[in-house]
Amino acid sequence: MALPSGLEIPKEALDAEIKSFFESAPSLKNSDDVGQKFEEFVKKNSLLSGNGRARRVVCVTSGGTTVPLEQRCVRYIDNFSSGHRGAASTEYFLKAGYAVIFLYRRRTCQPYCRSLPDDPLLECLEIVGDSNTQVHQFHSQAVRTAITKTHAVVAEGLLLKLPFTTIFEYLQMLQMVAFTMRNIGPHAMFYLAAAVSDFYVPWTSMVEHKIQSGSGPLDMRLVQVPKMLLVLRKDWAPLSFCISFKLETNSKILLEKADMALSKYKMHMVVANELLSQKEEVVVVTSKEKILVRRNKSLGVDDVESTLIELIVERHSVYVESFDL
Ligand code: 9Z3
Repeated sequence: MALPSGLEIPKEALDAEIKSFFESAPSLKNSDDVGQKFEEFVKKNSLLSGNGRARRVVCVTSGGTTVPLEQRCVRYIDNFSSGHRGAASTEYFLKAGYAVIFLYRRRTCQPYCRSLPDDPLLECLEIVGDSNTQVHQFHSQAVRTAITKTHAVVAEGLLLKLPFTTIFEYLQMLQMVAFTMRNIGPHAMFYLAAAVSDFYVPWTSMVEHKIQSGSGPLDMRLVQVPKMLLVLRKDWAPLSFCISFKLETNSKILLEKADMALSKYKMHMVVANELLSQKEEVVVVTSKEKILVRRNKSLGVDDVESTLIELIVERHSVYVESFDL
């Protein structure tokens, strides 16, 4: 049922929509295994470390979700996102001492791999002699950094990477992470940079086999994906610090939409970005201020994420300390 704009969906109706989304979604492969990984990771990092403080844990979501059109999926609708924002942000969170659960869309940008070329295997490696391969001199530093840094943080138990493709996988995993992260209260953070589908075909009304062409235009009804941000904040992990992203192509409505997301979903911060300028600047919207964060080459950092994560870490600290009082 379509509601006139501005009217809230009643809580019971939203709860029912969410329940039906999860009940009808195809179940996550290896869900027991995935759940165990989340639990072990959060538990290990929440134990007091050498400085007598529990490590903070952030769940970074990255990349776009797909909406399958057929159960045996040949075609799907996709969302724009290279995963660069999530990958870069993960590096800065790790640098700031956080443990990171990196929920990413398969085959999108990975932490510490931003300087690698598009096809690392073919572009970084060269054949020497009959049976040996070696890293091309030009890429050797980038390859070394990617391998050593990734292996180090994974081995230390500071980075857990898990992939998703569809909206069904993404939301099921997000819910599992949230149920686990609720145990660490305000030390948990959600940094939701993934580009999440707004509309989908419910699994139960989706055709099983490949849609056939030849019978004229395709008529298909997509329903709205239930908004999970509010339940994440209110029910799944109520004490966690939550940051969502708002992406628009029309800069005139961007801040208004970000303000709306902040109040409607009770986010602590909304990062507003416009498609064409998102690599140059973002605006961080909180209930009290709007902070412009720009990429500043003169500071020797070539991305927006460095300053953005510094700001977020600082605000999260204030939030955590407000619970220690
Ligand atoms: C973003 O806005 C991200 O910053 C980008 C990053 C997807 C633009 P890249 O991955 O790009 O570096 O290529 N993510 C959130 C987009 C989104 O779907 N937001 C929803 C909305 O705008 C709210 S959850 O309605």
